Amino acid sequence: LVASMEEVEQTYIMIKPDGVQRGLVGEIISRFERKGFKLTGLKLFQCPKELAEEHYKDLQSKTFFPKLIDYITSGPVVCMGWEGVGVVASARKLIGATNPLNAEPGTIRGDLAVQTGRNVVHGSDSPDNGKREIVWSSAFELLLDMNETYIRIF
Ligand code: RTP
Repeated sequence: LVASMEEVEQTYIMIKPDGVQRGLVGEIISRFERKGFKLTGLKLFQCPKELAEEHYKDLQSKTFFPKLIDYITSGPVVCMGWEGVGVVASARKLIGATNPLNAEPGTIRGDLAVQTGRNVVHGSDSPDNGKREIVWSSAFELLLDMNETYIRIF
């Protein structure tokens, strides 16, 4: 028995602004549902600049960082929690390589995207980051409810 292989994990999946603007929300959710994972949370959300900078803080030193922040804040994103055995690595496989031109056909990016800077979806890269990103996104929602500085999309 390999118990650790069967641990239920949580991951954070975010449909980026291009995915929402292109009408791909249903298509993307459907791929995770058909695979057999469980949707545990979902919201449409206009990401404020400071939150985008926090989410991508590991990439702060990259030359594309300002462009990435502009992109992620350019329209609403769909934030989701997904649960299941092995969901973190499996979701990354379903999403495909960061550069959509290198992503295998059959993956979300391989089928639906062309540019790295418009790669339609994000998925946590580890179980720890999955938990952290879900907690962080729901904590921010509570903060939003208390602070009307930010406009909710729904
Ligand atoms: P993600 O975090 O969105 O799931 O993407 P990832 O792990 O596949 O890729 P990562 O290296 O963490 O990069 C995060 C996002 O930054 C944008 N990016 N642009 N050279 C570029 O212009 C460039 N490189 C990365 C992409 O939107 C990427 O998903």
